[in-house]
Amino acid sequence: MQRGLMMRHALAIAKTLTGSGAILALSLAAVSTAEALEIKSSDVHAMGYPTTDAIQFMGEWLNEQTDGRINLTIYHSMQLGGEKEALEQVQLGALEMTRVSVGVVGPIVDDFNAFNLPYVFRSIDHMHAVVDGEIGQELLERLEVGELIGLGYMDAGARSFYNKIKPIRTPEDLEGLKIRVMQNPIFIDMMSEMGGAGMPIAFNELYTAMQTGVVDGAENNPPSYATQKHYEVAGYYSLTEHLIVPEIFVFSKRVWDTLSEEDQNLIREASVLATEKERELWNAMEQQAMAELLELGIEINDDVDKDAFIAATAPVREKFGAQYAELLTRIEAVE
Ligand code: BDP
Repeated sequence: MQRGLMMRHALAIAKTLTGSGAILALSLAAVSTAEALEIKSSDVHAMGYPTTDAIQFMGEWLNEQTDGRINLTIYHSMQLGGEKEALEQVQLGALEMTRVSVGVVGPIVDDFNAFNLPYVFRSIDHMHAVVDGEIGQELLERLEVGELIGLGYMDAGARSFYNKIKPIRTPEDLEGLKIRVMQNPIFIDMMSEMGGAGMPIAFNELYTAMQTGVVDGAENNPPSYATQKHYEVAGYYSLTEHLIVPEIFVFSKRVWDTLSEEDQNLIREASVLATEKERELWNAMEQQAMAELLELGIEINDDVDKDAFIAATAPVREKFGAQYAELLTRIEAVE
């Protein structure tokens, strides 16, 4: 073959190849929008809890909208371990989704620690206004640096202390007590400032840790205290309400980036519904848990000197405050 002829021939082959390549890519895209999607989502709570039930609702909605093409399975009750591990799995793309407390997200995206400071929110309504507004959205977007797609927030009420020794009324009552905290150094600091000793222990190991005396108590909202039956081993519940830490549910960025825009939009839409659903379920569950605890005769005291707790934790807010100064000012300004 002459050189000129050879070149033309090569060019013709290349054109055909690119052409079919493009057709192939197009048909793949067409197939992928219709591709089945299996979402595995984890939670430390059992089914019947507001977070698990809201995610189940989300899954059912997605399934219906796509005629069964998207399917969501919940790995509940710590089947896949604690929240720290779950987040790691989601970051790696081994797990598509998880619902965790914002308490364990601070170590991934530092700014979330602004939500983890004691008495940073004035009330549940204040927290709602913050997470539903600009700040909440900004922080969700920031999760991408941690390989996560923030889908939304959920409610978890306020956290209060419980222990096996005595009712807590003032920070002095915490003196010498070992209290389990979520796995985030900020909570250990918080406990020291309040007079106790904070010990990070995974939620799934907490019952035994209290039973065997590794810790004297912990802190959580009424539904967690009740459903985990922690009252069996720590019978004093004191309504200090020192933390209002929302829950969060996230998707794996690695997996997200492989999804069609259509599926991403569907998941976003379903997430809004899941948030709404959880809030509704949360309110009912909180009341139900309190009623159950009272019926069981658990000693619940609300004669707590909250001002003393707010004052005692001021150094924690100051210490971390400098780091999140701008964010904290904005949070405070939210009505
Ligand atoms: C509960 C949260 C859960 C946390 C748990 C904890 O719903 O996400 O894992 O507290 O204290 O209130 O670890």
